[in-house]
Formats: sequence, C-alpha cells, structure tokens
Amino acid sequence: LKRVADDVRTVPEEKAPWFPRQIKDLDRCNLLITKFDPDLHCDHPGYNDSEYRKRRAAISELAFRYKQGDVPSAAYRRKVYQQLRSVYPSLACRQFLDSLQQLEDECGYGGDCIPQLRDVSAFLKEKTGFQLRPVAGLLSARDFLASLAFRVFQCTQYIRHPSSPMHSPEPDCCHELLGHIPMLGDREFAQFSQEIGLASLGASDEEIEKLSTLYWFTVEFGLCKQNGEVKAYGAGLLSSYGELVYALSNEPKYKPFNPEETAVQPYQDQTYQSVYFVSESFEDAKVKLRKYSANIKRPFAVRYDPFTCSVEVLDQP
Ligand code: TIH
Ligand code: FE2
Repeated sequence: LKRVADDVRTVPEEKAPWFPRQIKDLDRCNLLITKFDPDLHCDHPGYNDSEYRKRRAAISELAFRYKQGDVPSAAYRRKVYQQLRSVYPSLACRQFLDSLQQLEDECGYGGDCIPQLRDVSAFLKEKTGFQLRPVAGLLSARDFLASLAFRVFQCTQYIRHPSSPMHSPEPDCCHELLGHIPMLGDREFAQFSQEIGLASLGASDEEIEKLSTLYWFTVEFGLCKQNGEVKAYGAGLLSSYGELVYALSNEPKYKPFNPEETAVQPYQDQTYQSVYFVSESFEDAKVKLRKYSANIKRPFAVRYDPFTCSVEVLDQP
C-alpha cells in the first residue's frame, strides 16, 4: 500500500530527483513504505488484532494529513484563547464567566495547553452531572440531542484550521471547550440542555428538526438579558471572536425568544447568523421550553431516572 497525497508529487524537469528545499516541503515527503504494515503482513504481531490495526490506521491518518507548522502550536492556542478572553467580561453572561474562572483555576484553561476531555468531564460531573464523550465529527441531530437527555455531551477533538482562528464553520475543540463546557457547568443551563434532549426522544423527524433549530438559536447562538444588558450564552458565539463581537454589535436583528417562532426560524451554518433570539433569563427560557415540549405529540411520556441514568417510558396520562 503506497499512499501519496493527491497534490504532492510532480515529476521534476531537472535531472536530479525532486528534493525538499524548505521545511514545508516535507509535506510532500510522504511516501509510505509499508514493509512493516500490520495490515499487510500476516507475520506482524498485530495482524490478527483488528482493534490495534484500526488504532494504527487512525493515527497514521492524522500524521498523513499533517502539514508543516500545523497547530495546535502554543502561539496559536494562546491567540484564540486570549483574543476571546479579552472580550468575555463585557460580552459573556455571568454564568459563563463564573464557570470559566473555575476552569482556569482547576482544569488548566488558559491557552497554554488543551485540557484533556477526561479532566474536563470530571469537572462537569461534579458541577452538574454532565459528562463528555468523544465524537469523530458532526452527529445527526437525533443522536446528538438524545445524548443530552442523559447529560452526555458529545465533543469533537480536532482543532480549527489555523487560517481561521476567529471563526469555524464546524465544531472543534475550541468550540467545545470554550463555548459549551463553561455553560454546561451551570446548573440551570444544564437542566435546560437536558430537557431539550428529553423532548427529542422518540420524536418525529419533523419535531427533531424543530428541536434542533431551537437548540441552534439557544444553546449555540443564544443571547440573554442580564442587568438590563444583552449578553451571550450560546456556545457558537462564545467560541468565535468574530461572531461574538458581531452578535453584540448593533448590526444583527434581535427577536425575543419564543419557542414556537424560534423553532421554525431558518438558519444557516456557514457564516454568522442574521438573527439572534434574546431570552429574558435562563429560568424564563426553561419555562417556555417546557411549555413547548409538552405540546410535542408523543404516544408516551419520558422521565429520566438519575439513580440508574436511564429513561423511563410512561404511558401518556
Ligand atoms: N462558529 C463556531 C466557532 O467558530 O467556534 C463553531 C460552531 C458552532 C456551531 C456550529 S459551528
Ligand atoms: Fe456546539
């Protein structure tokens, strides 16, 4: 098995074979010799171990895609962190700021390292009972929302491309760690998130679509009032310097959070939102969400049992 990235080798015109001139040219030195490849050699000690081979394949995939200078470099991480950190005090909601402070004190937040999922998960477990599990990429809305019902949050682990530190079109570890984790450390917000999850269990495709739109405009891009000012609590805002500043400028349109209307608001996920929904408070958002969920038609009701971490299915009263 010889693997060459598509864009790399060009046959040189010169007599001598091509060779790297700059360190970045090493990106083109990626021809693999597979003499000892556990996938191909039945006498390799790992040949019969499919788990081992899968793990090896995943690791080589990462290495194969690496380009010289790829992050996470310390400087890049610090840049993302510090740029955002500098505007949080004026733009982020109180609950977020409180949690972030604790994460800085207890979990190594600060941009010097990327905190481990394990440590952050243990932190959340103590705060609100939420736990994290790794996910390879974008999940379906149904699966993603279902995990919230169990206070499980699915986290990506790769990092955004270095060419765009201030906005990413997809979730990445900056988004999870800076956007979601601090908010999931707040009890009221954790409850709100779980209730969206519970409402989604066994719902029709159409209801799932509406719930994920609700999720989008609250958990991801929500704003709320606090002491007469509008602040951000949505993770998609809190992890994107570009959109955070934009959302709290006077450019975009604001609408009051109202689940019936919010759930059918069209959205796009390539760039900044054109409208944001403002909640009166988390408490108010939760009450409204409950009312909305109660009207979702299901032939049964669900109740989460925290002792067994399972969902009970009850006949509709
Ligand atoms: N736009 C966010 C960021 O730059 O951090 C990431 C995303 C949030 C929601 C969807 S993608
Ligand atoms: Fe997210």
